[in-house]
Amino acid sequence: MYPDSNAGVGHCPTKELFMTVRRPIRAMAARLLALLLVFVTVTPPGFAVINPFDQPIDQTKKHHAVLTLRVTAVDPKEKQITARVTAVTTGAFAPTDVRIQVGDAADQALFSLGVGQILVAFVGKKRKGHEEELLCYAGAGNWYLGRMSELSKPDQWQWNEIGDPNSMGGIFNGSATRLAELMADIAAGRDFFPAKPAMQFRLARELGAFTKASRGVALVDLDGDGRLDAIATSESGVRAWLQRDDLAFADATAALGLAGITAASSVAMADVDGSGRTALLLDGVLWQRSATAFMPSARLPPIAGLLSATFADVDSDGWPDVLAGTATGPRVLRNPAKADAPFTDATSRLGLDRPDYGGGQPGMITAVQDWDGHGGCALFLGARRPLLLLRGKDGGFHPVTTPELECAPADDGGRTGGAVIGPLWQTAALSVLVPRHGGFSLLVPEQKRVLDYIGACNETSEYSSRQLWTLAEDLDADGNSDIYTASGAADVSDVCHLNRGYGSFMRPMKQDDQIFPAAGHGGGSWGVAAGDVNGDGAVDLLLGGTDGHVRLLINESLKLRTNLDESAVLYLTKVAKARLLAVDLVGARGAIGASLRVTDQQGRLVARRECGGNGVAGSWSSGPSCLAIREAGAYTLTVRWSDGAISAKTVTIDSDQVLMRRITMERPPTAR
Ligand SMILES: [Ca+2]
Ligand SMILES: [Ca+2]
Ligand SMILES: [Ca+2]
Ligand SMILES: [Ca+2]
Repeated sequence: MYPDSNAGVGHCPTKELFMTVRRPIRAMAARLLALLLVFVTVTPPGFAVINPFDQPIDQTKKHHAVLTLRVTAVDPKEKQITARVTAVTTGAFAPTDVRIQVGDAADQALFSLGVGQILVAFVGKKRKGHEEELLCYAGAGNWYLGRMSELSKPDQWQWNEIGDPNSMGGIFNGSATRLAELMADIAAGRDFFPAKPAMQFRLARELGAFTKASRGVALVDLDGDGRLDAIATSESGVRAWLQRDDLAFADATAALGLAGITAASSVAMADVDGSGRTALLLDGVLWQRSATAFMPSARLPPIAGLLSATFADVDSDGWPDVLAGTATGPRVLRNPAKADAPFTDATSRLGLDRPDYGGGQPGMITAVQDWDGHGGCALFLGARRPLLLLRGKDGGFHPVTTPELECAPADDGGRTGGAVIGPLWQTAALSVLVPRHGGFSLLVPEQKRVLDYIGACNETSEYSSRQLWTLAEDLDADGNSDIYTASGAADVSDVCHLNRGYGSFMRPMKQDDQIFPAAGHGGGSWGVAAGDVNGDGAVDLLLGGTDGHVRLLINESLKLRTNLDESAVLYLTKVAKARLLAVDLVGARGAIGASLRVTDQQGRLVARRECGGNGVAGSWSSGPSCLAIREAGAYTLTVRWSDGAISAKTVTIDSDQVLMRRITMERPPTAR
């Protein structure tokens, strides 16, 4: 499915055909035949590898004017399209409407474009002798090459040729509406659309090695000294390390009471009752903190057939519940919100035991607290037939219609489908990245539907196999949430996608295969945790390898933006001005599942982060949320706690302030 800008409706020629107003039967038949020919002859979407030397900003510089238009009429008989100019984002352009004569080689436009479709047009090449030429993006990966019939009639256009989807897709291949946003941002000087990665991870420490494959890992503050510590699970036991000075880590497994565990695959950590003492969840067993060590607690009933368990506030009361994927479907063990009281099975009450609602279906499961902007909790179950489930007014979860996906296990039974829900396609709305054994899916809500846009986000279409689960974090500290996918398979590389904004993603290792060290990333991880281990405002990674090694990767991306000379590329110069906010949430209640938003004075959302959303395969990320703000100005930082309580604070970013600032957010006094 391609994003298309026709009133937010996905590109669907068949639907447009049926929506067409009554035509004579013969014309309809001719149109149907032509449409079938389009299906047969149009090249399938290419890989749209990003071309760093030809980007929307380069095309802007090469043309006299850049316009956004909206199609007002399509006349296949006369081979004409008319469009209204809705914005002139660069240069000058007097006409308010244009008429496009469509040549035979471009007549696909007559059948694939509908009224309301957004176009972005680069008009009048600056190159001598080419002043009449123009280039139009019409969504759905379609670029049209054409010209003005003569310079004295700038409103009379011709489209003569369809641009090659591979080479032109390297400029952009997503939604025309998103490209129009980029053009408006270029006009306002706030554009940020990097075509080259500016990210670097270095192997800082190997914390230890198990004799068997590692499973879930965690970055958590075990001793409450403010520094993140590490836990790793494996098929041959659990180990914990406390961070000391200078990134040195000391094994504290025995001291913390965890030495007797012979195997575990998932870990999470939370203060489940507001006592100030954290509890560990290891494979669905709750370990509560005594004076020094952790002790197994009988508060949590055993979970049969466990695949993976994590903490999530599934019932939105502010207290983290246990959310588990099992061999017989999802399970939710509700936190009683009373110290020492038992967790109770709420699976049935939440509707999750019904066969068509996930009951009986094995798969990893993840949760997000504010899917719809009104506190609507969503779950994604990565079963063979995956399910996106939203909590309804009746308190139960109900499946939402999504494109048909399959998350079949690999031939050897290796799982996949560990999805992440985050601000991936847009900052203002959440979407779901689903890894699969052959590629990915990106589920994006569009009005009342959910569509899969994975083929229209540039390098998300690149080949990948055997990917198990995904984490969303801003790995290059540029303000956009990126994707790190663990392969979960020995000798199959993990995959990183950098989010460029505007619905486009880049595979950084294609341009520079030294960005991640080969050890860990290249050998395949099972466990991945993110957190700012060294407190510089850039998120670091802990990888639990399928080779049993547990590796700490320090993020050195910030070093790439110091001492820039004049030859530095535009967007690196821009991100070098970004300032970092490390936001700590105070208190236990509502922190897991909290949603952080930063809005500018015009109300534009410039950053969003979901707390505790990266636990789907049994790893756990914590520490402050690290937010990069690229433009100086006054902002509002809002926290929506998982039970709906709201805190807000004004934050001013000065371009000459220190690079990183730590901010604490407390719950409003009335909601404590
Ligand atoms: Ca610590
Ligand atoms: Ca709860
Ligand atoms: Ca990023
Ligand atoms: Ca860091």
